[in-house]
Amino acid sequence: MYLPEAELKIFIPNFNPLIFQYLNETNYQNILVIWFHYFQTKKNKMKDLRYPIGNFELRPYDEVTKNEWLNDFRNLPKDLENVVKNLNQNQLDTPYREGGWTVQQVVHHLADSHMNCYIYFKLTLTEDLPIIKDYNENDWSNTTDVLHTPISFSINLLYALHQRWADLLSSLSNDEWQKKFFHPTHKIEISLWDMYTVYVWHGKHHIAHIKNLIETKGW
Ligand code: NI
Repeated sequence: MYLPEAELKIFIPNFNPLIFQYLNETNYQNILVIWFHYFQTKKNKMKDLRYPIGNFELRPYDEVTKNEWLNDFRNLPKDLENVVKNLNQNQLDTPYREGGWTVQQVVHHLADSHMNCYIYFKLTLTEDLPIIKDYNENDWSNTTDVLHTPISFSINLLYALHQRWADLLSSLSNDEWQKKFFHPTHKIEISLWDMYTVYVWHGKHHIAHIKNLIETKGW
């Protein structure tokens, strides 16, 4: 049976192994289209250095995940320190990908970004649906402190921040996890649980940038 073009378009943008159930029903040309797309998608994903661990995925609240992530959250500063500890200043000034931030900028960005997010958590816990303040992360990543202050200061800052943040998170009740703030740029309400999901991912995401660079350069 010929698979209509409209139907092909629906499942081609997100390749799914379930596609195999269609293979017997479709003609040879469609099989070629599907395989070509599958390998292109795979190749593009491998090449997308901006998202080495993929994008974050929201998931419903559950205790086991929460505790597992709390462990990751507490370990983020140590993991970051370990990955950069043998890099010299020349290496720290190397972009993690062409046109991307340098390792130095990535490290300071983690401190900038996580400080802001910690404030979002505190506001949300102490106010009713606060409107948070967004900021331009690219501009923040080009100020003097980011370009010239040694990264050890941001790593130390992250040690202190994540200790307080993880202590705070481990004390939250189920209701508190569902408290929300309003994001003025995206114009949506975001729960603390969803923001936590994003930030657990965010730390690992940037550490993976640095790991990739070290691997690619053979440092
Ligand atoms: Ni980031």
